[in-house]
Amino acid sequence: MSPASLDRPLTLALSKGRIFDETMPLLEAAGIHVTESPESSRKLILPTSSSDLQLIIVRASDVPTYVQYGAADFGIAGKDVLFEHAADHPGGLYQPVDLNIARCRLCVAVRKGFDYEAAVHQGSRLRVATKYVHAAREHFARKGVYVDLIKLYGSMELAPLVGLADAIVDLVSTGGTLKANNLEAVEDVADISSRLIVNQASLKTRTAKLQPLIDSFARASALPA
Ligand code: PRT
Ligand code: MG
Repeated sequence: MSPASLDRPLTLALSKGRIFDETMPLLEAAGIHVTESPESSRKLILPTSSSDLQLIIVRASDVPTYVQYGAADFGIAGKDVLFEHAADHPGGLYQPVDLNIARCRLCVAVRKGFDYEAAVHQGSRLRVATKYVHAAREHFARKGVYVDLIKLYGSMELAPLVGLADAIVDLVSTGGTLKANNLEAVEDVADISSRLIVNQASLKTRTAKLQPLIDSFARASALPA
């Protein structure tokens, strides 16, 4: 690798919204400030107060891809996203720190009044709509329940209301969205938080710049919120 490429700033991949917002205090703890917000700026590459670090703003589910291919040295992604990514791209991503941010639960939810236990025990084939097909497949296989999985890309909550599915597997944080749509969570699949992920080659070749930031993230995320 040429000295010039070692000199370029580190690139951290983030998604806008809750992950960006909850990452800002972790960067502040490392003494790094970000003056532009991805909500108001249309820039996809954001500078920081450190000439050693720039941010790129990508879709949450694209963060692992940018890091795996080395287009970003490191990134922050939810375990939900990482689990689905790993199923298609085994190995490759180093995950040194659970940042304890963007916490929620991956749940099975159904229409209020739908007898989920009975449906499961009768051995009937359940139709389940989800964005998280790998996590859902593994969950129902563990339970020994037959399911037909229907892949959706968003608004899972609609599926049981219009007869597309009996159940959904989706993220729940306050429960407000389920409630507003007359749905209820009937089973937990996993606790979700976001992890720092690091490109393996960057970790080897750019240790001097990366390791202090990884250590700072680890310290800041261990502090009580
Ligand atoms: O929105 P987009 O399609 O671009 O991508 P995304 O939904 O993957 O990104 P984003 O920014 O919404 O979420 C990024 C990460 O935040 C996810 O990968 C999770 O790890 C984490 N996270 C934490 C959540 C939630 N909490 C959450 N509540 N992601 C999504 N939600 C959604 C959920 O899917 C449901 O529709 O919020 C709704 C429920 O919220 P409550 O509060 O009503 O229960
Ligand atoms: Mg979203």
